[in-house]
Amino acid sequence: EPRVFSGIQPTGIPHLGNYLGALQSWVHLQEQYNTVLYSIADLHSITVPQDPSTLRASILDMAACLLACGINPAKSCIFQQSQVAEHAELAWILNCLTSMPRLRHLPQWKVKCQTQKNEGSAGLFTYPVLQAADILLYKSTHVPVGDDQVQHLELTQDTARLFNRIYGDFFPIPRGIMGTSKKIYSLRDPSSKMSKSDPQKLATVRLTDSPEEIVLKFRKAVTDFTSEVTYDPERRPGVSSLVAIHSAVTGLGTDIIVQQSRGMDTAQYKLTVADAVIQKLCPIREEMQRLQREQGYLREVLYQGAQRAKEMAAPVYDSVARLVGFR
Ligand code: AQP
Repeated sequence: EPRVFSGIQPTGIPHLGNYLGALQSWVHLQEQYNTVLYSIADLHSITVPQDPSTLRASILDMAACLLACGINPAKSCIFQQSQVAEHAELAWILNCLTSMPRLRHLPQWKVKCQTQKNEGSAGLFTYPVLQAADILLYKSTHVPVGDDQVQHLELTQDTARLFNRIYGDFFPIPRGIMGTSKKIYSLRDPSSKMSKSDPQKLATVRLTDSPEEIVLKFRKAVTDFTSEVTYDPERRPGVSSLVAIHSAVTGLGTDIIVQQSRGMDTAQYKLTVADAVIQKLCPIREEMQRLQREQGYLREVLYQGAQRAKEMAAPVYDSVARLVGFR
């Protein structure tokens, strides 16, 4: 039976990239598959320093956000990763199967350890192994992945194969559900992806931004000195990234978007894109604000989610522990 697994870190309010690249497709997946798990990956989030009270609030905010985006707890299991201890337990076993050189070349490590003041924690280094544990703990068969995650999924597949070779055929090899993700770039720097933890306030459009904030961020979006609207990511990354956002929120192809924008200069076009984004995010923002006041309900959703996740995880981990020789 197919099982879908994905996760998001509670490192702040999700942004347009998280929504268009992941959350939007998560909503569709819960209609297509019977067993769908979405983890609020708090264990992953502490691979870089987090303030405890901010983290605590971000976990509930993320729960609110997932629900506001349309994830239905009756169809999808939404849970907090650290509430299911087997994630860390399986990760340990998989860590012992993974070689250091295999991890050294993975993108997240290369990018994030450069931005850390220290040289990056051991947790950050083995983050992809925890990701493999997340997926394999449920014997997941399908994982929606963005372009930025392909190498991590390959590690998960390799780890599953390695485990199977050593201990006997046990894990299904999970497949990526590709093409579900569109990479969205920072509004201040079209060469880097939009990111929750980007310190530049104007770079990231959050799902809770007011219409005024959204307009401001698009007005200040970095483009070039050509005023025409074209889609040419290589030579004109700034304006092309706006076209890509516009296309993703409207569902129209980039060629149609460009055609419709003939005669507009980039300054006018920025406002058009801002408007389309506001249309898309407004209902989510309102629902999110309503849910943020329902903390008891959010906690209950997470509690129920963790119970269901544990029911699925426990027998898998138990078998792994037997195969490894712990039992
Ligand atoms: N810019 C993006 N464009 C498209 N998809 C994106 N995702 C993230 N940024 C973009 C997708 O969102 C999902 C959840 O991401 P995550 O929270 O696990 O961590 P991340 O990829 O590291 O996201 P951020 O926003 O950059 O968080 P921080 O700043 O905390 O590192 C993933 O499916 C990801 O592909």
